Amino acid sequence: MENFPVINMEKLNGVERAATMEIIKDACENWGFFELVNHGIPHEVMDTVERLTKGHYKKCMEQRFKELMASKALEGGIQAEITDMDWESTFFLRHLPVSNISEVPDLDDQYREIMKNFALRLEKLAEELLDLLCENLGLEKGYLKKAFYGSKGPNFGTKVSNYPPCPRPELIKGLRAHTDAGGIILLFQDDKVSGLQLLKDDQWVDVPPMRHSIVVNLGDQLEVITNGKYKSVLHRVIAQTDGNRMSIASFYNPGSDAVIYPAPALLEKEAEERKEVYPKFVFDDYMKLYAGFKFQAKEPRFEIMKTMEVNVKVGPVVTA
Ligand SMILES: O=C(O)CCC(=O)C(=O)O
Ligand SMILES: [Fe+2]
Repeated sequence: MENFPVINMEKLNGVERAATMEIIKDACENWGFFELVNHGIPHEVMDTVERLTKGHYKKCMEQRFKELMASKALEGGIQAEITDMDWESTFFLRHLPVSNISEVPDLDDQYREIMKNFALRLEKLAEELLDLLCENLGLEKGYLKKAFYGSKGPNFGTKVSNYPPCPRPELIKGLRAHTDAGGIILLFQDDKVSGLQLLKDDQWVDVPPMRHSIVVNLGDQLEVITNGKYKSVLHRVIAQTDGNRMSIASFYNPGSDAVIYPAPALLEKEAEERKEVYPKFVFDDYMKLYAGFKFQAKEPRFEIMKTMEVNVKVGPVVTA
């Protein structure tokens, strides 16, 4: 098995730019995942985010999680695998189109401020990455950002998770296998406790923890826009018997009313002739479907969107 792709973003500014773009291209085509180092987000910001997230978990979430799991999951010494829940403790922050950080309960001011700061940096990084993808795909700069824009700009939010130590990891997943519905996902994961795996060539591969790195993966919408040149990849989190794993996943997704469809420049004639064309739909309609089918295969989701396609009548994305 080849090594997990790691991109040193500093190399995009020097003589190794072409080789680095090539690693990104290969990662997008063959992994659906890659890991960024030297991405420009200050390590001190990441350290503060980590410290406050872990403190917040201890103070506000841990007891709740223990009570919930004691009552639900493992009471009475469960023997069979649990397939309808995950061994994770989470909360969500929305940044765009409108932030809800000031309304989320139990966060102190310093935590709110650093999460706002971190999100702003991640938003810029996501947009930078989308342009790198455009370059590799031969799409004009800004194409993907515009494709995601809709009428109010992208949806951008953060899922803050902790995966506490689990006494029976063989019976319950930290998070069951799924592909992400949206656009591009930026993950700040614990550098000590592992657990995230992706499916590659029918084998589960660990996403290696690496201090101060950002893990990137591609969601279903990029698979649609690239007409399958890039694919969203199944991933899951394995619960661990020791250690608490922190993960902060930020989802840069299309706006709710953005119309998503394969970029005309990427539609190969042969694929069109064989009718191997991904559907066109309003992103929010996809999300409604995903809500009920997150842990099932994505292909039926695309098929259902095709049957709804007749109702979508919109012109091409203008990128001038
Ligand atoms: O916690 C992780 O490492 C992954 C989370 C994830 O895949 C998700 O929330 O969609
Ligand atoms: Fe995911």
